[in-house]
Amino acid sequence: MEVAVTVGIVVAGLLVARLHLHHRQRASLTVDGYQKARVVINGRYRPDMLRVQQGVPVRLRFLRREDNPCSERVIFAGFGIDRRLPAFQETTVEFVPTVAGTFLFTCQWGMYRGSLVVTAPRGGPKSPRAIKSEESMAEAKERTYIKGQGIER
Ligand SMILES: [Cu+2]
Repeated sequence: MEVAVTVGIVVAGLLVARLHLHHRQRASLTVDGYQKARVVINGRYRPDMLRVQQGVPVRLRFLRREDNPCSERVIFAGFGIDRRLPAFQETTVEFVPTVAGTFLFTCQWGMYRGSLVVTAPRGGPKSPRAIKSEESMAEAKERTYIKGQGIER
């Protein structure tokens, strides 16, 4: 009985942890100098956290695997991008992340959310235009923690 309860609690804990798990991805560099990543849209963005480097062109392919009107547009407010994503198609969005920081990308009503983490070159300034999000707060904490140990990344 006690074992069953303990197992139940552990399983419940894992399920909660899973709900809060963000899918992160570092964009990979193409031979023609783009940072590329693919985001699948089906009830959410996956991955919902993309890491890119400042100043290097980004090519994001959004594959919208649904026709829910909610996800019809993707908006990168920090970079002035607002694009329509036809249902069940892949749409490529390209831009240069000129500013470092954490920026939200969302659907037109802000229900689907992802973070674009733009990393500055070493020692580069942080942008005040960056939109704060849970991720950016967590990142800031992590950065502070790492700096406290004297480790630069
Ligand atoms: Cu929406």
